[in-house]
Amino acid sequence: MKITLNEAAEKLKSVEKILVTAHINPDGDALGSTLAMYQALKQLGKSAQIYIDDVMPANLNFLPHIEEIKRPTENEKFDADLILVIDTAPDRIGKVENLTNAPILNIDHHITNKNFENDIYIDSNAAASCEIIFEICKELGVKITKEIATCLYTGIATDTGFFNYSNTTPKTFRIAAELVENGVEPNYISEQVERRKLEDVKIMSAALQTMEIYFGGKVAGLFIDEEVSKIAENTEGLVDLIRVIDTVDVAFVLKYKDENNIRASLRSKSANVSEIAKKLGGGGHIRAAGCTFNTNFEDAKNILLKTLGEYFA
Ligand SMILES: [Mn+2]
Repeated sequence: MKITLNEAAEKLKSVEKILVTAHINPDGDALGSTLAMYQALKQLGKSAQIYIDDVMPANLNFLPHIEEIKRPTENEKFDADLILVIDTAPDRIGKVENLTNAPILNIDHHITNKNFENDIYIDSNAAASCEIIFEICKELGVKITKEIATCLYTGIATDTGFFNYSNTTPKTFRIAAELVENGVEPNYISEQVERRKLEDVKIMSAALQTMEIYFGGKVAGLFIDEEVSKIAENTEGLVDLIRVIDTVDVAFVLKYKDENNIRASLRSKSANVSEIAKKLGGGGHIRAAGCTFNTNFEDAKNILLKTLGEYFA
């Protein structure tokens, strides 16, 4: 059931032990929003623990308290009054869903989130879940410390491509300004987030070699197949390298994650890639979306291109 921001805040006030989680393959917004909420709950005297069923991306290990995030082990249980699922519907939290049967509170900004079985606060105009968490902190009377502000700013900066994407609103800047007033150093955060290992830059060069152009230049894709994926640990930001091509509307990266687990990330300048991703069982935002194929790499490539072809051919 959809609830208001105030009702979500009241729910959090009414419980003592909260399990906080976000989606697998966590990004700056997933980690920034869970870490900010975690600190906010502790400030309110609550007991809280973050669980995320994945490894942490190396370029985000500067986030305050990231080392306190746990990954669930097989058959592990966690006693909680509430699971707070942020930045995704509860179907992308991996093994975290087995930790407890506690009721779910869902907070998200993805327009494709159709989880109405649980209490959900959704604001699809928010550029990042971190914008919503900022507002909940205000509602809860939480003091925005420098550490909380750093987490929130990182989520907003990463989900907006450092205030470049079309989801950036006047409100985004107002919240960011207040976070800077609370101690955030934007240059430090951009240096940390954009930091790459030499290996990763070599991967960028290898990944760019796989580029293919389709539909008269309107679509560009990179193909991180099983072979390339062995060296390509971090594919963050690859899609932005080809999105800049002047003729390109849709840029995508197709990545081998596992056998029959092929992930596509799509970005666009004007096409609604959320619609395209939805056709393929995925979701996301109008200009940034993704989907997973439970097929081999070649089939995933063919299905994706066929679907893109319906828009561009
Ligand atoms: Mn997000």
